[in-house]
Amino acid sequence: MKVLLLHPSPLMYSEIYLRLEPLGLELVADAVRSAGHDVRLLDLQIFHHPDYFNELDAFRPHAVGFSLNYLANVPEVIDLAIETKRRLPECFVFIGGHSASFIAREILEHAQGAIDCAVRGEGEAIAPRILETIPDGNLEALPGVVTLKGMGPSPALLLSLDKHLPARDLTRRRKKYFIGVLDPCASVEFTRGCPWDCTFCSAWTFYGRSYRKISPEVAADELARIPEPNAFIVDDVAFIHPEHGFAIGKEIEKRQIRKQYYLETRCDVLLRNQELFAYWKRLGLRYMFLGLEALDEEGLKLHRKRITPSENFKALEVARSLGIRVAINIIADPGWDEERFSMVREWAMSVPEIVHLTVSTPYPGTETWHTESRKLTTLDYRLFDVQHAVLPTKMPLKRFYEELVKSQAVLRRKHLGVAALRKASSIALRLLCRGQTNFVRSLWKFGTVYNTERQYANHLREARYAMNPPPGSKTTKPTPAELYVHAPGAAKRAMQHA
Ligand code: B12
Ligand code: SF4
Repeated sequence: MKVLLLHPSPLMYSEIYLRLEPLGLELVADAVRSAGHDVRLLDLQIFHHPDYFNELDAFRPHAVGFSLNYLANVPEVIDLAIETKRRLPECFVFIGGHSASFIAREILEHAQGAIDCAVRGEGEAIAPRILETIPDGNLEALPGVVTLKGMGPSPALLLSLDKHLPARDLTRRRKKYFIGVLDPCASVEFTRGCPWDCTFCSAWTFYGRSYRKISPEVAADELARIPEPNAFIVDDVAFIHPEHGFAIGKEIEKRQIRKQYYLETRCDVLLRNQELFAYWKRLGLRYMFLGLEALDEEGLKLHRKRITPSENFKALEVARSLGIRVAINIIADPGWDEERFSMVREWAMSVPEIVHLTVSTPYPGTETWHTESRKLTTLDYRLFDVQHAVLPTKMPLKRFYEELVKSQAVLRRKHLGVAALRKASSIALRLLCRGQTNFVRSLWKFGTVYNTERQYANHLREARYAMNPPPGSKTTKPTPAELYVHAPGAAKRAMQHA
C-alpha cells in the first residue's frame, strides 16, 4: 500500500526559536515501512500546502496519516483531510498524536467522514494493523482506534523502545531542522513518559504516568547514525535515572561520537544528578531547558510542580557552575497585571539565563482542563498555542498582549542586544559559511512573529471549528485514571519490561 504521512505547519513559537524533526511520525513511518508498505513523509513545518497537493497528485497514496500533537493544528488537519478526500475519494485518512488522542471523537465529528479513524496513544504498533484491517472495515475493534461508529479497547504501550528507530531517511531537507545556534539539529529520544503529575501538563496523562527507557547501546548506535552535528533530546524530563544517563554516555564515548546536545529536565533532577550533568557537559551538552513555571511557592503549588523556589534557584546556580546555558520557562497567568509583568521582567533581567514566557492554557488531557474555574473566552483551537490568552485577562486583552510582547522583546534584547549580537555574529558567520541559514534568519523574525496587533487580531478571526468546552468546572479534580490515554495496567506491564 502507498502511505503518505504528514506533519502540519509550525506554530508561532517555533517560527523563530526552532524547527524540529517530526520524530513521532518518523517512528510510525518505520513501523509501517517494516510491514512492507511504500511510505513517504512530508513535513509542513518546511513545505507548504501546494507541495502537499502536488505530492497527492504525484504519489496517489492509498492512505494518508496526519500527526496531530498540537491542539492549535486541529483546524488545519481537518481542512487538509477534507481536501484529501475531495481529491482522492478512495484514500483512507487517519490521524494520531498527542492532541488527537485526547479529543479523537470530537475531531472525527468535525471532519464529517473525511477522517476515517483516529488513533489514541502510541502509533508504532497500531498503524500497520490499521492498514491491514482497512479491507475488513472493523477498525473500531482495534486497541486505541476510534471511528464515528465506536471506540476500541485501551491502547497498549510498546514493551520496548528499542524496536523501532525513526525513519530519518524519509524526512526531506533535513538542514532546515534547528534549535537556536544548534543549526542543523536532529532529534533523539532516550526515554518516554514522566512520573510527575503537574496539573497543567498532559505528558504524564498520555503515557499513564509510566516511564520507559531505550537501551544505552541502541541510543548510542542511533546517535552514531545521525549525520547532524547537534541533537535535541525530546524526553519530557531527561536523565531521571542517572545510571541510564551514564550508560548512554559510556556507549557514546566507546563510539567516539562528538555532538552538541540540548535537553529538557527538571531542577530537582539536575540537583540530584549533578555529576551526571557535568559528565554530559564533557560529552557536548550545551543547552538545557528548565520549566521553572513560577517564581513563588504558591504558584509552584498550584501547578503541583513538587519543588520549592529555593531548589529551583539552586539548580540555576548549579547549571551556571557547570557552564551549561539554561533557558527557563515561566507561565504567565491571564490574571497578571502591569505590576506583575514588570516584576517578572525585572527578575528575568537580573539572571543570566534565557527566559521564555508562555501563557497559562488549559489543554484537554490535563487536570486544569477540568478544574480551571475561569470560563474559556474562546473555543478556537488555533489560539491554544500557549502564546494566546484563552482565559479572561484581568487587563483589557490588548493591554495584556502589549505587556506580554513588551516582556518578550525585553528578554530577547537581553540576549540579542549589541554586545550579544557581536558574539552571535561569529557564530552566524560560521553557520552561513556552512550554508546553514536557520539561526541567522531567526534573528530578524521576532517583530513579525511576536506582535500585539497580530496576537489580538487572531482573536477576531472566524473559527470554523469550535472546541467542545470542558465538562463544566468541577470542585473535585478528576481521578488520574479518568485522564489517562494509556491505561495504568498497560503502563505497569510495559515498565516491568523496561
Ligand atoms: C519535543 C516536544 C516539542 C519539540 C518538538 C516538536 C516537534 N516538531 O515534534 C518542540 C520544542 C519544538 C516543541 C514545541 C512546542 N510544544 Co511540545 N512537546 C514536545 C514533547 C516533550 C515530546 C514530543 C515528542 O517528540 N515525543 C516523542 C515522539 C516519539 O512521540 P510523539 O510525537 O507523541 O509521537 C507518538 C504518538 O503521539 C503517535 N503519533 C504521532 N503522530 C502520529 C501520526 C499518526 C498517523 C499515528 C497513527 C500516530 C502518531 O505515535 C508516535 C510514536 O508512538 C511533548 C510532550 C510529550 N511527551 O508528548 C510536548 C508537547 C507535545 N508540546 C506541547 C506544547 C504546548 C508545545 C508548544 C506549543 C509550546 C511550548 N513552549 O512547548 C510548542 C509549539 C510546537 C510547534 N508545533 O510549533 C504540548 C502539547 C499541548 C497540546 N495538546 O497541544 C506537549 C504535550 C507538552 C505538554 N507539556 O503538555 N515541543
Ligand atoms: S511539566 Fe514536566 S515534570 Fe511536570 S508532568 Fe509535565 S513533563 Fe512531567
